[in-house]
Amino acid sequence: MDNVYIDEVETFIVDLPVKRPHQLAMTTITTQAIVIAIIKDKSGRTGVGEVATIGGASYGDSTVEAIKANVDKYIAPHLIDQSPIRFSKIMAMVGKHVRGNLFAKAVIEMALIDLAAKQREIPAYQLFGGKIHDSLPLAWTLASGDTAKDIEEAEEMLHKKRHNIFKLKIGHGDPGANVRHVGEIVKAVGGQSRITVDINQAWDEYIAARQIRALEEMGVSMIEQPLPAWNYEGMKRLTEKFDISILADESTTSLHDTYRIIKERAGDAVALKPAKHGGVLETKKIAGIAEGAGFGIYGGTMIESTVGNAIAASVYSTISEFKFGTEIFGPLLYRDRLTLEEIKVENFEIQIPDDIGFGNTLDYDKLHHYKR
Ligand code: MUC
Ligand code: MG
Repeated sequence: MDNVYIDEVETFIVDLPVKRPHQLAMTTITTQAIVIAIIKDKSGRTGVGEVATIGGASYGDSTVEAIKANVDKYIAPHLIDQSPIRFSKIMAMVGKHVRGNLFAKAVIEMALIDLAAKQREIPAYQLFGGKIHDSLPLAWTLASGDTAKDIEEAEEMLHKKRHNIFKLKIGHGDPGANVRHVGEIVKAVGGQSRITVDINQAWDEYIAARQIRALEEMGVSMIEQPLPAWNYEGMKRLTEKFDISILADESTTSLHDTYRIIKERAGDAVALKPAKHGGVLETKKIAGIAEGAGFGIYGGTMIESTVGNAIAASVYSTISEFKFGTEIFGPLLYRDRLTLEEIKVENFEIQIPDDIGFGNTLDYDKLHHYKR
């Protein structure tokens, strides 16, 4: 193999517009801010990673500005002259010098793995166990902020055989109105689909206990992060109280936080997201402890564009069981893409690409058009 050693690391902040406003409890997305990392080896080959963030600092504490600054100053220098196939060793070394910064670590590890796989001309999933699934169930998030529009959207998705799992973003405004909104959607499309809700930390324990009862009676199948991320005890009490599954999302970030949630049973399912865990290797470890404890696993998203979505698809294809399917629909919400490749969905499932690396060919004109 010609020169495999790392020569250069570049990062870009990109603002990509979405097709329609996407309303969450804490923010409404009109453009998504993402970070793209490109690692080049001495022969000119490139590996590419992506992490996406939601609503500046309103969703989580990693902002694109901080991710880029911390990669450029504190992480990138450790990569120069290293061989990307030793991504495990490189990330262990980065971990010794850089605390936290899970999104920054994730985007770099993704680009390292992509480059290592491209150097060997193999799909990236071969480097972490190989593919179990050729396709995975794919949820869509109904979050237009308007009940009638959400129903219309769900009907269209069912008709096109794109999605038959719908996650409803609630938690914005009055909790009673939130639950009535869910009730109308369940009435319209609940017979042909599975409905889940994501509260994104917006309720307190008292409101949650009242509203979850109503949601459970309607036939909703999963409640995502009803309480603030810090409230492990409240999540544990809700899990004990209800039969319906309580999914921990914002509260499961690092391996250590997730271990605590699993040990204390502060939920009974976890949402995986390579960005929030600090990369592919950490995501696989978290899936392992969840599996060992009998927790349900959900293939989550930060609403990545085609780059990060293909990376999540590749990782998830190597994890044995997704009790709740996946929601790696990001590219379908964007108006445009940064790669030549598109997401492929058939018969309600995302198809896992078998191309070299993570299967992303960057469109540099688009990258330069959308970069900040
Ligand atoms: C979240 O909290 O799950 C995932 C899908 C979606 O619509 O929002 C994200 C974030
Ligand atoms: Mg969530």
